[in-house]
Amino acid sequence: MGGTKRVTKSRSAENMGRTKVGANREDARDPSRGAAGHKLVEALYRRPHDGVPVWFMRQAGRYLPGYRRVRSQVDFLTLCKTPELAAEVSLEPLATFGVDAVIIFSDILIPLEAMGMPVVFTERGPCMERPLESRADIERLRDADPERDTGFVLEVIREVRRRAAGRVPVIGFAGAPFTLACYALEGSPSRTFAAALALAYRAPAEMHLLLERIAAVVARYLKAQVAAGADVIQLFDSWGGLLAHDAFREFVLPYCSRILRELDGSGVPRILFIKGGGLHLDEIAGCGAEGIGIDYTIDPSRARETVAARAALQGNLAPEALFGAEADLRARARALLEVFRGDPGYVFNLGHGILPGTPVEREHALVDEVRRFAPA
Ligand code: 1CP
Repeated sequence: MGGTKRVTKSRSAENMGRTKVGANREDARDPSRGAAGHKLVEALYRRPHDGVPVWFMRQAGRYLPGYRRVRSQVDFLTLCKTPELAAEVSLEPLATFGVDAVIIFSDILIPLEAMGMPVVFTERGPCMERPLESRADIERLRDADPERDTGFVLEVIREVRRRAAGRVPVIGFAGAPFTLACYALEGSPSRTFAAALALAYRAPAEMHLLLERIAAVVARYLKAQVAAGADVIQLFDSWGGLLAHDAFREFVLPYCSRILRELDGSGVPRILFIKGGGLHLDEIAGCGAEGIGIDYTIDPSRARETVAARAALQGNLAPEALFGAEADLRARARALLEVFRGDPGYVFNLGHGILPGTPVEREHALVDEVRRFAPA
């Protein structure tokens, strides 16, 4: 990767002052080790470390009072495009719960906008102003340049990294091609994404063209995030699991794999989260990610058996469990932690994004339970 040298240099300077967990000073100063020593990074590489890392998908969202305060003053896209504000909301979960990673505040649909598909964020969720309707629409998409078209995301990473000051790693992310294609074709939030599924059968070559165009943009976008300082990246395929088993192999896996492989040698661990991917874990484990996010539908011990030592696992408490009684929530967390006792390759997380309306005190309890189980 072209920019690797420069990135490594600036990282080594920043690494000097970083607080490391379970790593000796030499490791902490070795630029080739990137964010080594942080629990999340160690777990993703399946290296021994103290404690169990914990963070939550969508941890910087509507259930947090600070986020709601900021959102009452600016609309969603303005928030994404104002690095000061985006950094502030990204860091709220670190300040509030002491999680082990900060995921930058942004949205998976930002690169679609950069490709020439304006997005409007409504109460119901994101809507495209002009959903794709023809091959010509797909051909007209722009090959977005990360710096020129999404420089504000890179700025958010730099700002979050500056403010996190090495306390925890910074997670960059992108949506996977099939999930982004779902929004681009459907136009508005859907539970079925019938338009996307239909295109896969009606005009598979068009679907492949669209996925290729998106994959090229997403790969460049993630490389730029790493160059800007992301310590970990996660690829979200929220709707990949909607496809039939054979279509999943044709339209989901190869594109996730291509993007992840393009990040080979970038020096940061990669997490692949495919919602509904439980039945395909064996193949997902071959996609090139250090970590696999598992959703709440799969029994975690079965996931561990299937993936074995090929990748770390991240997940998978049901997000709705946070609405239950605190004692029940703690018991569920302990049961999940027991499954992975002694396993260096485990990251505690939910099986999907945290839900709006989640009681903040339940998230406190959850982090506390993880810490009690595995003190750092
Ligand atoms: O911690 C964080 O909140 C980090 C930022 C983040 C991330 C990682 C946001 C902010 N969105 C995402 C990813 C994302 N966005 C996904 C993948 C994860 C998942 O499967 O949940 C998806 C599918 C989206 C698309 C999207 N954006 C939706 C879902 C719509 C649907 O089809 O169900 C919604 C509601 C949004 C808007 C959005 N993005 C993020 C927030 C906090 C919000 C709510 C906006 C608001 O009203 O303030």
